[in-house]
Amino acid sequence: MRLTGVELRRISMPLVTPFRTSFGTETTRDVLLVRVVTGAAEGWGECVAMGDPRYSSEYTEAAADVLRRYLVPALAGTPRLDAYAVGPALAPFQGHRMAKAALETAVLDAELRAAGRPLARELGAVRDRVPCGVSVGIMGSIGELLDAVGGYLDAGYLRIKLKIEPGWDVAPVRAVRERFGDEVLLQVDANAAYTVADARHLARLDPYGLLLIEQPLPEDDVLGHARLARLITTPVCLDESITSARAAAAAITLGAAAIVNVKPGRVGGYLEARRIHDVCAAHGVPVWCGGMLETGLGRAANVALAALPNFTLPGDTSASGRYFRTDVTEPFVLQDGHLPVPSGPGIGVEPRPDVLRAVTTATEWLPL
Ligand code: NPG
Repeated sequence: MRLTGVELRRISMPLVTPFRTSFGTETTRDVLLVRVVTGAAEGWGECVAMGDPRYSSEYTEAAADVLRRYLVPALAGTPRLDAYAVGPALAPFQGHRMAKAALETAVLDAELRAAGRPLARELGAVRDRVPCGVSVGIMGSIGELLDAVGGYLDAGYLRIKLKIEPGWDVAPVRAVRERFGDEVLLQVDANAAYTVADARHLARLDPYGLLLIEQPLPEDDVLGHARLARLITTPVCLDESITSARAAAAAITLGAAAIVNVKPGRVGGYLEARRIHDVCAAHGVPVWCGGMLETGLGRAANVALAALPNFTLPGDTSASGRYFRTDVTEPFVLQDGHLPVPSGPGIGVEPRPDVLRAVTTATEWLPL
């Protein structure tokens, strides 16, 4: 495949409701889209970096900068470019996994579209629809939280994830259990807001039968997670700490991860995400697909990944309407708690030109 050039496109999408986590509040999703153009096809990749470096060290402006300055030019010198050649070509540059993932995904999409092959089949999907959960932000009051959770359960979501932080943990979990019962699949996500000294407090979540507690401790505290896992009965799931298949293998071996959240952006792309899936499967560790408030372009690829066999827990792959009034693609709509896996070539969806134009704030063409 020969690349003609790469477009960096910035779009701004207001969220239907503000989304509060332990590290901040998102009200608008300012997304960087990568479009690669080849002789045969175009391909899309969505960069999941947020506007500020709070979830991780990456942020949108830095992703655009590293793509423009280093990553896109590195592809110019790659003979016989395909998606598998992108990782090695970008390997000399440290970090910036979200930026790398967007570029690799765009190349993979173009390659698969040109060949008429769907991403799901390419990755090894075994399902044509995936069960969906929803991530519920930190709210101003328990009443507000119960209304939100009730609305999502009525909409058909099969699993609820509550964002927690010190001061908003046991009480919201207890309230949701009391109102909606023990059958609801329920889990919590701390985004690294605790330390291992909070183990006794976190053990107070044990009686509520949670599926998992996600990333309670800082990203680099893998040993702390292993220690915490011996002090609480809720299974520990890692998100931020899992940056590669190698990191996943180490965390599992140390006893720090009973379950793994797979986010392709966090780990450098869908090819590494599949390796993590495979490593976890080999260790008997279930995985699920995380979310980063993606538009339909990123969601399509996530849903394809979530159709692999070891994705045995519902993911943060919610319907378009949970995030945006108008999505850039045809909206993903929940059907019986599931989203359909796109079956068209590549990621299987297209941006709607009028919507894309309306939300675009800047474009930049990088010829190769
Ligand atoms: O449904 O896409 C979604 C959001 C899922 O909770 C979610 N994402 O830490 O996993 C996370 C969290 C997040 C949100 C991370 C915004 C970064 C920014």
